[in-house]
Amino acid sequence: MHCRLIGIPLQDGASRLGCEMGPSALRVAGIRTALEELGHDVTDIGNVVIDDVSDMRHPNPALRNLAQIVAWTKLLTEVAYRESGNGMPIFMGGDHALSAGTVPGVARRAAEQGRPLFVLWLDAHTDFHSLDSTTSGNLHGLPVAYYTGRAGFDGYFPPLTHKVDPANVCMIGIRSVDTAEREAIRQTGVTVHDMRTIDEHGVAVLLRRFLEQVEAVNGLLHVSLDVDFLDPAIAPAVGTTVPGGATFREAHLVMEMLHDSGLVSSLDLVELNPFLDERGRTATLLVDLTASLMGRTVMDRPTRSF
Ligand code: NNH
Ligand code: MN
Ligand code: MN
Ligand code: MN
Repeated sequence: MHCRLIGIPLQDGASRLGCEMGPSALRVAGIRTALEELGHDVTDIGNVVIDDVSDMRHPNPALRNLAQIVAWTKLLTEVAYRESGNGMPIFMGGDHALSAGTVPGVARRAAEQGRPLFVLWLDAHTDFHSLDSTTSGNLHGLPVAYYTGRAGFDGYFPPLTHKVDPANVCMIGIRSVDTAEREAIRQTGVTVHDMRTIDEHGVAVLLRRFLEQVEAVNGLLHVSLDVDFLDPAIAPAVGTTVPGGATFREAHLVMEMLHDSGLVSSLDLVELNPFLDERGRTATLLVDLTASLMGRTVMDRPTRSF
């Protein structure tokens, strides 16, 4: 496979500074070599950055860096559309606000290929706020609401040409949902597997069900991996840790099954804050998880696991 590494030094959507260093940490942790060792050919296009922005006003006084995130969204929609035509894009964040651009960009590409886009959202959070409902004002808490076409973004964010059907979004790892998000997401068709559901059924059962859905309609699958999907004990380098996250093996199993499915066409690696890391262990874990997604196995397997 041809992998396209795209650095996105975006931190304006998060409450704490540091995600800007995420792409560098992933490079230092050896993401390129890990992919090459699996036989992939890799192009690192470097980092993309926005130009200066002018002010933007909104009635919600809590919003932080709205004009910046709008500019990133426009830029990344274009970059994601372009790069998804050149191979498999791996978007190295950067905070999760970047998915407001990457997902609509790859959705446009999927639509042109006549294939529905699905999104697997691996996160502690649902990121389903609107510009009006967020009280933290951190715009990394909004991307899913935007790319599924929730109302309230008009006049601020770029008009969506290719929204993702909420029924095609599956969330796994959820354990922190704000009140305003809970109501809104219940009214959509988004599948939300919280940590309790994982405890009760096991992550493999839930993921297999989703992958069968994608395969049944010849869909493309975008995977968005927020570091806080993982338990903070194994992945401390994130500004919004929530206890009770995915274990090391649960996370690898998800990636291994995704590889076996052959359905993944793009990937976000987001919310890595190297300033909060311990000797690079979170960055290294993200690289190892990416390697599992791209075909690294302990032993060859006679049959696929999904
Ligand atoms: N829901 C919270 C907010 O909107 C937390 C969002 N933080 C994240 N999302 N890390 O993945 O502020
Ligand atoms: Mn997130
Ligand atoms: Mn999160
Ligand atoms: Mn679903």
